[in-house]
Amino acid sequence: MNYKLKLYTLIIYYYYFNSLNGDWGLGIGDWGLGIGDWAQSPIPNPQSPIPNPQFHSKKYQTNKIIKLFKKIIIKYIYLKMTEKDILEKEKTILPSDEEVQKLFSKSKNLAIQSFSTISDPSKITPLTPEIMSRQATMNIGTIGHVAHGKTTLVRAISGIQTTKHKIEKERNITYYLGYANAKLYKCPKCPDLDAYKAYGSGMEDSPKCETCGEKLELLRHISFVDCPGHDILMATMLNGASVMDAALLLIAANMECPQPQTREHLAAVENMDLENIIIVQNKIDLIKEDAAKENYNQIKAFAKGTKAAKSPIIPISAQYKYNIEAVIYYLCNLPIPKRDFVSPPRFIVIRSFDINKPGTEAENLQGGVVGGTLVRGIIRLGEIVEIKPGIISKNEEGKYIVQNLYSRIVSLKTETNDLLYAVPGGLIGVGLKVDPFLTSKSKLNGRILGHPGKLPDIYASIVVKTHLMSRYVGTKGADKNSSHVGEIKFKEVLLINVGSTSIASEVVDISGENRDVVKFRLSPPACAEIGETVAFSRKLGHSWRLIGWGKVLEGGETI
Ligand SMILES: Nc1nc2c(ncn2[C@@H]2O[C@H](COP(=O)(O)OP(=O)(O)OP(=O)(O)O)[C@@H](O)[C@H]2O)c(=O)[nH]1
Ligand SMILES: [Mg+2]
Ligand SMILES: [Zn+2]
Repeated sequence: MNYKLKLYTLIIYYYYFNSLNGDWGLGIGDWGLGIGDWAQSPIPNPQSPIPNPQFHSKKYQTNKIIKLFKKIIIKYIYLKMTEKDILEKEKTILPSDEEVQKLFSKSKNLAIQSFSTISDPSKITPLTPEIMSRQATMNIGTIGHVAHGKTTLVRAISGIQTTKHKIEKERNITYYLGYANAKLYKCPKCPDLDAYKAYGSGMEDSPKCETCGEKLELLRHISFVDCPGHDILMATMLNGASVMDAALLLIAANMECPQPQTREHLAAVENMDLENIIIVQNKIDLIKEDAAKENYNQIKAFAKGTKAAKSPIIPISAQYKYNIEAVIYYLCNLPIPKRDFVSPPRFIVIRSFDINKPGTEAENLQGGVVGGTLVRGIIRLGEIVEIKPGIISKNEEGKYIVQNLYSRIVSLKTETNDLLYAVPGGLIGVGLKVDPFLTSKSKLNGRILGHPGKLPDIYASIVVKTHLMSRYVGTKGADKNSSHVGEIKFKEVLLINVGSTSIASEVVDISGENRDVVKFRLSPPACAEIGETVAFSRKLGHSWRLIGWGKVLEGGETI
């Protein structure tokens, strides 16, 4: 860029990205979610039930023009800027003591966080009280066949209904990954399982026992990753599996075991090297004792030879909250995940949205928000972060080009709890000083966020050492010969789950002695780490079925 153009670009950039509370950012018309519930809510609802009252109004038309204008600015100015230009302007500014005090003044019953606690990251654990007071530090997946009671169990423990979309409510089916936090406590006085209690994420750390009045001890702060069980949503389940520390496998006692997604979900978490699986035999209110025993034997036979062979099998009724204390007990006794708090942070973006309600006045507008989870490291309020790959587009020759995004973290939240810093575990909402246009409508889903220059490369292709399952475990006829998976074929398109994103990928090369080293072209390109486990699925009819998994050996072309 020549000098004049560069100067001009910087001036426009300066006004554009400083205008979030000024005139430029006004009234972006996306149907974002209300502040307060954003961290818990699934991906923004494109079919919001709220009618758009301003559709024909002047303001709406103005917004449309502003949106177009922003697209032009992003395409012709932001995408042309270099990383150096942007980083010269953006600097990490950690909050002052006064700002920290103000941040925590709203939630006095929770621990006050301070940067000094994390100054030596090798000293912190998922049980550090100051951390566990505000954020979940373990992710528990709920997996299993459709309608076996995953969402009902999450609600029974956390009090949160994870299905929030209109389509989910209408059809009584989970479509999107749902998140809900729960604090798990033990009463020192109440006997046996009665001692185990669960409350929401905002509950104080030592509440009084409702039964005996004794002070409860906070044992764990967990986040449920509530997966869909429907067979067409397997890719979504796999995205959730990549962040689980342990899983609850729900099996409905009133049905023969195993059902197709009971098998497929268990295979998926086994492939992701998940060791801790708790089996929950649900809906026991619907059957007699003999039938429950017979079902128990079926579960035992099914679990034999899998990583769940030694798992406890807990009979419950999620609907009637029967024996939920036993589930809490087992959750409290899971091993503490080994975390890497020291390495540079790696945050997987699962959702991205505009939290401003339509028609928000200009002075009240907030920047963009991404929701996701940290797989390692720590992010701090006020820090500059990079999002990679940021904006993906194609050039005139049809080749992918990428402009990574850089921004300052202006807020950190999980459910309703404010945070000064975030560590691995739970769904974290990161408020950024970027225009909400950039984060609206899930635009950044599947991206990685971390410190500038410290994130993995973006690859247009990856080479994977593959392991195929012999059969399709997720279909009804899985016992028949016709359900053999067979080989991966040259030029076939498989769905690869890398981190929390699913990418339809063409097989462009097959090599290796056992023809198990496969090169996939990723479209669009994505960040991948060498050694990372990926799962892949093949399309059968209208849906993707899990066929195997593998480790990334090397990246192909970088972008
Ligand atoms: N009788 C009885 N019904 C239950 C129980 N648990 C769940 N249900 C019912 O089973 C249906 C499915 O429950 P969900 O919790 O939505 O099942 P799910 O596994 O989350 O379903 P997907 O996420 O769509 O796979 C609902 O109508 C629940 O009310 C239970 O313990 N007893
Ligand atoms: Mg559900
Ligand atoms: Zn008690």
